[in-house]
Parts: sequence; structure tokens; C-alpha cells
Amino acid sequence: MGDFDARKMRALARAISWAESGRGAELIGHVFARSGRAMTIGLTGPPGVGKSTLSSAIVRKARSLGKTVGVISVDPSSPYSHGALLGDRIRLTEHFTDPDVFIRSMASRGHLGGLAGATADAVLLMDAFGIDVVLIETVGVGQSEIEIAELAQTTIVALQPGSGDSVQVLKAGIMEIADVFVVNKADHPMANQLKREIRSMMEMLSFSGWVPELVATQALIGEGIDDLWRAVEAHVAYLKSSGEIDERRRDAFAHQVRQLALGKLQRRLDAAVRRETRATGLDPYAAADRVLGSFGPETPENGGDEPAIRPRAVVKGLT
Ligand SMILES: Nc1nc2c(ncn2[C@@H]2O[C@H](COP(=O)(O)OP(=O)(O)OP(=O)(O)O)[C@@H](O)[C@H]2O)c(=O)[nH]1
Ligand SMILES: [Mg+2]
Repeated sequence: MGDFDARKMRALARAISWAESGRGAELIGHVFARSGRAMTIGLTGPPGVGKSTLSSAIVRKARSLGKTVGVISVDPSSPYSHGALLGDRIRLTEHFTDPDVFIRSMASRGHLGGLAGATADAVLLMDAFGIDVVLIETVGVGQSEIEIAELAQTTIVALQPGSGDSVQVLKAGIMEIADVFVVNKADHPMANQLKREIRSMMEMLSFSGWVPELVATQALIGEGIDDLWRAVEAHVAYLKSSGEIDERRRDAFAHQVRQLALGKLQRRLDAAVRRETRATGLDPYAAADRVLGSFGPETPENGGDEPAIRPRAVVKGLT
């Protein structure tokens, strides 16, 4: 804690850039054993809900507790993440000069595991470098932030009153990923109505184990941030006492391995398809078998098909 000199921060920045451009395999191999200690928090919600303002307030809270903090902001909708960058520049300025806060925007397209893969590497590197709290901010409502939420121990879903899209958001699978709901902009006259909507949505679902907490905040003035922090800590305590934390780690690990393996397989598959489709006279099934044959024999044990039985009678009927 408190030992993040400029040299160490520059090394971390370089390491993340390295991983972001898809060259992180060896690097991760070196530091992986040192990871698994950080508190990781995902923060997601629609554009403009106040994620960056909340991030800044959470950073302030964590810093007041003497913790070192990393913030990763991810914009899955844009390859360049200018929007997120600009928002961070404005919203997180007070932390820029704090040597114990590391802020990073992600927009990589070069990583095998896609943006989620690059983010996973960045989280792992920050963790291994000894950062206490890693906060991952993702905009939007869709697949990528659900994927990114899998990286975090605790996922905060932020919603804003009067936006009218709350029900849409809750329908879009977001309900399942939220460990803590935040109604930000609680100064808005519709805030109580949104809280009621979220509560009634939750009543329609059945939860086993953790029941998501609902916290109202005014990120702009820091109101409700203590409650939010308490809710996050309560969730982490629940994960630890129930043993679910190990399960989540295993799932996240398996997911990451799957994404990386898929990325590699995709490249090999594409090459094999190009090769095998040059040959003429093959039907698509036979060609697909040849493509797969180049990865080794297919058996039921490795997830392949049973050996084909020619349906002669059916074929006969066609001719
Ligand atoms: N009234 C009110 N405004 C707020 C509050 N929190 C944030 N805002 C404002 O909401 C606007 C959007 O805040 P951001 O933190 O940039 O929102 P964001 O979700 O990060 O936005 P994107 O990254 O663009 O998706 C800014 O103008 C903030 O000042 C709040 O508690 N009350
Ligand atoms: Mg933002």
C-alpha cells in the first residue's frame, strides 16, 4: 500500500499495453501466480448514468481507506474509446496526480480474447502489481459488459431515474449480473419510482444465496457512496463466507481459457477452411470433415461425432 512510485506505474502501463496488443502470453505467465488478491469491482450501466462520476467517488472512498486503486474504463461500442476517455479526463481529474491511483482506458482489438480478453489481462496485471482495488467501468447494455462483469467479483449496475429505459435494462439480462444496484442521480424527482421498479423486478425473481442490494447515490456530491462501499464489502464477505468466491474464480478462469482457446482455434480453423475449400468436388459435410481432420481424429470422447453410418435407404429413395 502506498508504494506505487512512478517507475512501478510506468512498468505497469507498459505491461498493459503489451498485453493489450496481444503479446501478453509470456508476461501473464510470469505474474499469474502473484494474482488473485485484489478486490475487483465491475461498474456498468447505460451511457451518461454517472459511471465515471461514481468511479471517481469510489476511488476517493478507497483512497480514504488507504487502498491503492486501478480504474479500467472499457467502451465496447467504440474501437477507440474516445467517449470514455473524455469522460474519464473530466470525471477522474482529481485522481490523476495521486500516485496510488492508476487509470486506464481500454479499446484494444488486437487481443485474441477480444476486448474482454484485453481487460482480463489488465485486471490480472494490476492485481499482480499489488493494486488493492480494481474498478472496471463499462458502458452500455449488451453482451460485452456481461462478459466483462464476469471478470469482477462484484458487479454494480447503475441506473438513472426518469430515463424510461430502466425496464429495458432490467429485461436485457442485466438483472442476473447485478450484485449491487445503484440508483444514481437520487436528486432526480423520479428516483423513488425507479427504486420501486427495481424492487418489484427483484420480487419477481428468485435468488439463491446473495440478494442484490439497492443503493441510492448522488455521485456528484458523494452522497450514498459510503452505503455503496458497504454493500460491495458485504457482497465480498458473502462470497468469502459462502465459498462462492472460489467458484467465481474457477468460472472466470474457465471463461478466459475458453476465450483464448477459441481465438487460437478460430485462426487455425480459418486457415484449414481456406485450404480445404480449394479442392473441388467435395460436398460441405465432407469438406468440414476434412477441415476437422486436420486437427486430429474426431471421436465421441473429444466431443466429435459418432462415426457416420451411411443412410443408404434414404439416399436410394432420392435417386
Ligand atoms: N444530477 C446529477 N447529475 C449527476 C450525478 N452523477 C453524475 N451526474 C452527471 O451526469 C453526467 C454523466 O456523468 P458521467 O459520470 O460522465 O456518466 P457515465 O455513465 O460515465 O457516462 P459515459 O461514460 O459517457 O457512459 C455528468 O454531467 C455528471 O455530472 C448525480 O448524482 N446527480
Ligand atoms: Mg464514463
